[in-house]
Amino acid sequence: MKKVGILVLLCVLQVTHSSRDSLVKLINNGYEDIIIAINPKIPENSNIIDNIKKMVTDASSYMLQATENRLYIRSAKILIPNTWSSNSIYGRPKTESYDKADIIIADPFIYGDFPYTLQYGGCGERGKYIHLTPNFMLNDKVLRIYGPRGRVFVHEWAHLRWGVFDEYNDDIPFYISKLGKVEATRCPLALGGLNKVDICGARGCKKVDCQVDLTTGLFESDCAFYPNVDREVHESVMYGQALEPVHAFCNAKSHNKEAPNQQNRLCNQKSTWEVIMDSPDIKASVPLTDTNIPGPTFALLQYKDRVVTLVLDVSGSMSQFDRITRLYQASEVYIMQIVESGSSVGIVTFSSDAKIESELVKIVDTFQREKLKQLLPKVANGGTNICAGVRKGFEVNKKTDSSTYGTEIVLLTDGEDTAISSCFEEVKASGAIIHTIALGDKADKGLEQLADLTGGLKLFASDKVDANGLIDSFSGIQSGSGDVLQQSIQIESTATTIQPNKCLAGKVTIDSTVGNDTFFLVTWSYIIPSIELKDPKGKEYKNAQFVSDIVSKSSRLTIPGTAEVGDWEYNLCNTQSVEQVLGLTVNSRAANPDVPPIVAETYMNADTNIFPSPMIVYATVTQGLAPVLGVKVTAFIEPQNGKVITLPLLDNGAGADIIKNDGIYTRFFTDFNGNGRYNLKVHVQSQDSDGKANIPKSRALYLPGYVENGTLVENPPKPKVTIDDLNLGNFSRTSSGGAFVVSNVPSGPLPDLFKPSRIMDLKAFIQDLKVRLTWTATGDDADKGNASRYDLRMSLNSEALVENFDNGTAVNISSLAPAIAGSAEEFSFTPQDIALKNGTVIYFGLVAIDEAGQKSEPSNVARAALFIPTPAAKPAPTVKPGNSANSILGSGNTFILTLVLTILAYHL
Ligand SMILES: [Ca+2]
Ligand SMILES: [Ca+2]
Repeated sequence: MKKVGILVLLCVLQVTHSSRDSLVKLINNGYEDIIIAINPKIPENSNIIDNIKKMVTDASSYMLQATENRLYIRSAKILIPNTWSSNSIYGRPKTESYDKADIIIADPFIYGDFPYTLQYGGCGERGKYIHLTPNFMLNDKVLRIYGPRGRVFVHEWAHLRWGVFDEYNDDIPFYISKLGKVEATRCPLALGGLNKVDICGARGCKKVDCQVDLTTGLFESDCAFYPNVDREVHESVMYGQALEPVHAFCNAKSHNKEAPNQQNRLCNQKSTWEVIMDSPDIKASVPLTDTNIPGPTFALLQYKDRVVTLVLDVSGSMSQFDRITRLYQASEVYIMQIVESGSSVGIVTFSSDAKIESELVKIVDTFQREKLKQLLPKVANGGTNICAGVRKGFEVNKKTDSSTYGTEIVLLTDGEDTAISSCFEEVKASGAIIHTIALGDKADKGLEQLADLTGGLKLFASDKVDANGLIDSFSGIQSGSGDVLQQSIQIESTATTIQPNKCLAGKVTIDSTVGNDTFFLVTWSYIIPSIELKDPKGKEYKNAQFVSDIVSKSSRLTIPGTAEVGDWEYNLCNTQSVEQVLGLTVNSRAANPDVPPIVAETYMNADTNIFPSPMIVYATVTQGLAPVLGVKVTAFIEPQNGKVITLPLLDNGAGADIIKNDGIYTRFFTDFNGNGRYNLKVHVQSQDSDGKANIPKSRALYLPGYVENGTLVENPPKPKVTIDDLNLGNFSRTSSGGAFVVSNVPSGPLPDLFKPSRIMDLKAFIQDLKVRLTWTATGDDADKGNASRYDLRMSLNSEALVENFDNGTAVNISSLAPAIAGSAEEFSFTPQDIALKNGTVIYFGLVAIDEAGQKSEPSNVARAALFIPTPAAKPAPTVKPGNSANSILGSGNTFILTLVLTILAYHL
């Protein structure tokens, strides 16, 4: 019985996919429909299109070679923004959109043209997108640095699609090998080269051999590795794709397990090729015997202006729980504030039958918004016929150019309709995107399928009004065109039950990246509260300045021009003798066309889940694709019973968070408290100017140069990063992550089913012949609570430890009680059975065990090498630009006299 259960689980997991998933298909060894989207901010340049085609064509044959004749690219779609001139050869996108693109061509916000892939899952997991810059696509000079575009594409595709990681490490460029040699962090080790540093004088600079720094045993800083262009070394796509002879991935034989890189840390020292061979793509593809593949075909698709019709349920059940009022309130917000100017908007209502309330109206100013608002439904009765509503929506959307391609429907319903599947075929053929909003706990289970079939968003709002779910759902339905400057950005969304004569008070921070088209919306459930709002300069707004609407039970204030930057204080008081729910929603748009707004986004690892697998919550905070660090991120997860679960998300490189400081904030979610739909929402707060923008991680290697036939060829220098002025100041954001569905949760009290999550950041150091270990504590249930104890193992053989954790020698760590998940842990001991001598390398692994005796997966293998300097054998470091020879020699002598032993440490 148990086996059957597991089998069912596996099958379900394979068919599960999220609306944010790529639309790429793999058919008979060929990838089809790769989406490459050009950002609307990029000036029109047809060379970008030509170079995309050439890049993908080159990538296809290189990919075939690198995957040993298994995979290539059959077709791609290039999404052209509507800011570019139209062309009769451009088709119209259907469900393809910028926010579902596999490859984004966009300006870098901070600096540089380095290509990178946004990866957020673990080893073997797919990434989100590849980012290439217009300069990378157009300027052939950058190709010397990163390699030909087709090769870079395959390097990034391996991150995106097969979940492998980089084999270089900018932070730890060199390490000391088991043989006591200093090596560049790379794969394979067989790829030789020269280690050189610039020595500069009055007559310019020249390159000399790097010297070992006596304090670290490693090369002096600024030393760079220049790999050989070696005709015999082919296996280095995740390190040296720029080198001409490279056309394969490091495999089990050539893999460098010692290199301190992300691949070894996150993939348990497995080679990139072994991980790729385990991917579903490779498993589905037998090697081709005929490798004469056709070149990829391209479809050029250009966006049209947005067309969206609200399809709203007005059946009898909508009169319960105040649903019709909340529908009116939320769709009014959507029409008045959220939908972008230039969009065409229609309204359809449905119960047993459907009715057009408004044909498409193009939004130019408030006049059209007001007109549409008057047509929103206020009464509910009759049955539920979802397909009738959808068909009517198509009819409206077709009116502009007799096609529904690329048009959108926002479908809101609370009802069950067993006939929902009767229009699935029409929906598929329509080429329209359907976003679904499920209201209450009875909405039809087929609703999510409508969204899945069309790549739409899946949203859910419970009947609990103080979660603001419905307004947040509508706020999350943005245009998928990639034009963030046009989008309405939610700054705040809060609602609470307020007792008689009590107030809802707080502050909302408007930051300098937003401020245009700002509105404050106060909602109430019975009677308008007393409203006070003060801007950062002390200007006050009260009930008289707000426009109130008794039907939607909301009061709105629109700030003309650009709202003042700073804290806006509000005080909403319930002056009635009964309790009521008061809410505040604040939205704004970008203030400056040249400064991208800070944007938060949140999503789950899957949109369906079977208990007891833990889920993962992600939130990304970015400014123009650059990650934003150091902010407080809180997830609010609301199940159907309305009992909201609060979860702080962390960017600490522990637990579910694979990479520290990459602007992706993560946490495991295990607090399931019922079956059915859950809604995800996240709140982001930067206080005391903690928020900072940063450079994305996981980027292609900057190659400083290479050695060909014994001659060192230098590439242009790496641009310097200036990160002085990236403080973002105070800001806040809220974002809706949509709905996910959980099943199989038993009722009643549950046994402990969750083991501690894997420790991923174990580091080891040897200091004064003592070993010191550091890591981030895991929890009892994934990354929540405290584990009960640790099991620490060490070995002189890393492979033995990776193969079987129990092979390691147990170290007594019982004196250390595990701290709460997320805390910094430290443990020191003197190894008993290992004689420490110069060059000794010891490997460590750690397992956490919970109260129920459940063990975590073994940690990353940490590695510590003991380095004892031998002063006589090594000269002092090379003279660097700006340093005088005397001072270097002076400090060098001091070190030789005083240093007995030095420590070298890093983790794999
Ligand atoms: Ca992270
Ligand atoms: Ca547990």
